[in-house]
Amino acid sequence: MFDYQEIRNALIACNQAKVLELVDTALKEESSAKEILNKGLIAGMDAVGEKMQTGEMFIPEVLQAAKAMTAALDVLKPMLGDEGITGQGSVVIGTVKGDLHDIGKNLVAMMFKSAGIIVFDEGVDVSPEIFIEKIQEKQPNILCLSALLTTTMPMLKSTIDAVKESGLRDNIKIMVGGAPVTKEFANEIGADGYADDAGSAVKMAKSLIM
Ligand code: B1M
Repeated sequence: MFDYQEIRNALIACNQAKVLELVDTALKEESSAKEILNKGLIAGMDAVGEKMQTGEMFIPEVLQAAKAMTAALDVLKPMLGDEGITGQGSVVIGTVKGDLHDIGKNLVAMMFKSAGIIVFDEGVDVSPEIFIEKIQEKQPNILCLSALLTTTMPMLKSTIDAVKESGLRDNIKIMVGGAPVTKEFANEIGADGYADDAGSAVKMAKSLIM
């Protein structure tokens, strides 16, 4: 039987060529795409997330691992059908109005995709009105809001308040993050979840989707 641990380890080592070689070998040995995804790739990215939280891996490595995961997903996608990568829920994500920082938000989005979550990324400087439009259009499980400036933190609250006023709040979870944001602030403004890095963001999103 194929040893999925090898794929997991190659992802942790950020070795894209090795990940792709192992995925190819696993397919030749008649592993299913879903098993490769769940036992190899998602298990590997879970470990990368944990290592990011404990400071054993840093942002450039996490980005490389996420790229390797994306390349492997491209190989598996035609074989997965809808079931394999749509079973984990979906999010609308964006950086709030007035804020142009997107490196952290992109990293969070990449980790979500690596975890099999469907991501609708609305970019930066996103107004509450646009977020509401996207919630109506995409009907995601979670609205994910990022803010990097102390001056745009109040926009997290304004966006949550606007979602409440639109009548959509009961149908969606809201998660917030970004360097100046704290768990206390997230609670204060009525968010359902907060994470301080991309690894914990995946865990939080999964727990909110369940
Ligand atoms: Co700006 N900037 N910046 N900047 N910038 C900061 C944030 C700042 C701390 C620098 C400083 O002064 N030391 C400061 C904010 C100070 C404050 O508010 N207290 C600052 C400032 C002041 C500004 C301008 C106002 C500067 C000016 O023009 N005078 C201006 C504002 C523009 C605007 O947004 N309207 C500005 C502009 C810029 C650039 C455009 C030049 C560039 C952004 C490029 C881009 O993003 N495409 C930039 C950058 C790069 C930074 C720093 C250097 C790096 C930010 C970053 O990407 N970090 C930053 C200083 C610093 O942090 N050292 C700074 C890496 C990234 C991976 O981390 O984004 O924290 P982070 O994301 C993490 C977590 O926070 C979390 O997970 C991510 C991964 O682990 N996370 C989430 C993020 N979103 C999440 C969402 C979640 C969950 C977790 O759930 C939904």
